[in-house]
Amino acid sequence: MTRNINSSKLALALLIGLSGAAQADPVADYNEWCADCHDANRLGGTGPALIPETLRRMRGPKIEAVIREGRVATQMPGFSEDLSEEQITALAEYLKTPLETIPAWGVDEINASRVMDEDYVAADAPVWDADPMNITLAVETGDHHVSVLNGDTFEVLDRFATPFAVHGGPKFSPDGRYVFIMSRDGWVQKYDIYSLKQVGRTRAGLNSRNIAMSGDGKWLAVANYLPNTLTILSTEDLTVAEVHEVVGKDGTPSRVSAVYQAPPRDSFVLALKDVPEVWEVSYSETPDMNLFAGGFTHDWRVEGPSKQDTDFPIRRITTPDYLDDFFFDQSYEHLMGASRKGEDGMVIDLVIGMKVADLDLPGMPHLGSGITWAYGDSTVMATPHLKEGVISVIDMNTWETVKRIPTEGPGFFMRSHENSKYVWADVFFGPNKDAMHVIDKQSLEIVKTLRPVPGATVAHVEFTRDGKYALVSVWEDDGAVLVYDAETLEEVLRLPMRKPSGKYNVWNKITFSEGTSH
Ligand code: DHE
Repeated sequence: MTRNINSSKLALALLIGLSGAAQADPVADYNEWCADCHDANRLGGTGPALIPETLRRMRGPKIEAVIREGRVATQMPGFSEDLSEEQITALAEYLKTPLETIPAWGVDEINASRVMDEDYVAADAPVWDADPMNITLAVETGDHHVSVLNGDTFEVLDRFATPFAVHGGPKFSPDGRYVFIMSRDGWVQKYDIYSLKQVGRTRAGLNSRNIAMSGDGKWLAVANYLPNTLTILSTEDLTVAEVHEVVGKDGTPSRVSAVYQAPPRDSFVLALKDVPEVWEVSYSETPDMNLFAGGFTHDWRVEGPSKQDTDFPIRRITTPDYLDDFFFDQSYEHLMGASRKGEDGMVIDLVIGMKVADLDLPGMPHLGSGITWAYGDSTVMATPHLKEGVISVIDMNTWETVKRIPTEGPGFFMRSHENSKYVWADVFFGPNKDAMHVIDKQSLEIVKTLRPVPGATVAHVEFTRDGKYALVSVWEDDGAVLVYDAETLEEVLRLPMRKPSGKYNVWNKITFSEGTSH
């Protein structure tokens, strides 16, 4: 990897001279305060890359404000007590200084990073005695491990090391045997649950967001911030099938905020951070060229595929606003997106490639963790909000807001299960981060607020295959996964774990249970 500290230092000396912050040494400050999370080369680790390409919309005082006060809804703390105003100003200027070179990260580099485990041998059958469909993984971010749980007994079958800073849900192969795990610095790990062995790893991007599995299990799409690409890997051996440069119709390069699988459509759908477009990338062997070539006349009309010479043709749908996260209905025809400013949202019909409704979604909804359930004659979707202590419940026929349920603070994750009458929703931020709300799916009222460990962050829920138990994370370094009886709401077991974040049940995930995020 290229290091540019020296060249940046020169540019910086000039900048510092101009800004008058002569006492500050931002390179030293960067190495002391930022490098652990953002990496010494500024290309990102747990935190995003700190280079102009990723900070381009943070002009003026905004970068300073983030350094000073931290960033809501992320792991970024504020440094006002550690750094003087001069140091903050100089550090912000340093971050706006371009790297002399950004390492190329295309097919060759990705393939060169690939390491397949030489001692890996695929077992003929599971090496454990448990229901393969009820295996549950618990990601432990405290020491970058995953625990493999028997979903009936909650025995830990294995605990394996992951790449640093896993983000987003691991994705299972359609038969539930393999799981793919991604870290923020772009590593993708393949693990064989039957053999309890890692198969291999590859670095699919330099700073990545999440991954999606194709419905046929052949391809894994990796959404990258850096470079501005979508990497498609073969799930078989993690080799690169294709790297798509992501550039909007007007030539603006864009980060990919997230990629989701749309199995009935044989496609991946991409949320783009920097251009007002939604991309659909087909992995079908016979892509529907009529759909791709639809002749609409609206501003957000469907365009034809941008590349003919590809196995993964792209359809671009221009949207009236930037949609950097979204949620699908169960049919995968409708995409519910939130505007980047977090002030409202809209529904895009993927069949006709047009906006069909507006959504009342202020307060930065976290649509990636939305869930659905049957409500009266209709289906509702519910989402927490990262900036408001409220849960929005939206009717998926009329797209009207049925209810905004006030909570004890902004939340991150929600879960339910077809066999449960309750929805579980955490409070992730603020003084009540130790609260977990349990909401009745029909009355839409909070029926109980659990506080299993006062003062600790309690977040993220996953159900067992049958929906009888709900697993809750005590999101602390000396934390635990708590097993609740999902009917009586009583705690039945406590499994000590290192800062457990998400839990993922094989059955709920591979069947796309309505109670889980996809
Ligand atoms: Fe996440 C999922 C985006 C910060 C933990 N997060 C997702 C997904 C998206 C997303 C788009 C869905 C992808 C998937 O699962 O395939 N997350 C974002 C952000 O934009 C945000 C707010 C800012 C950022 O820094 O990226 C953000 N996320 C966080 C955190 O700070 C969390 C709490 C701690 C961490 O590990 O970084 C966090 N995000 C998670 C988890 C999931 C997730 C555990 C998977 C949830 C699931 O049940 O599937």
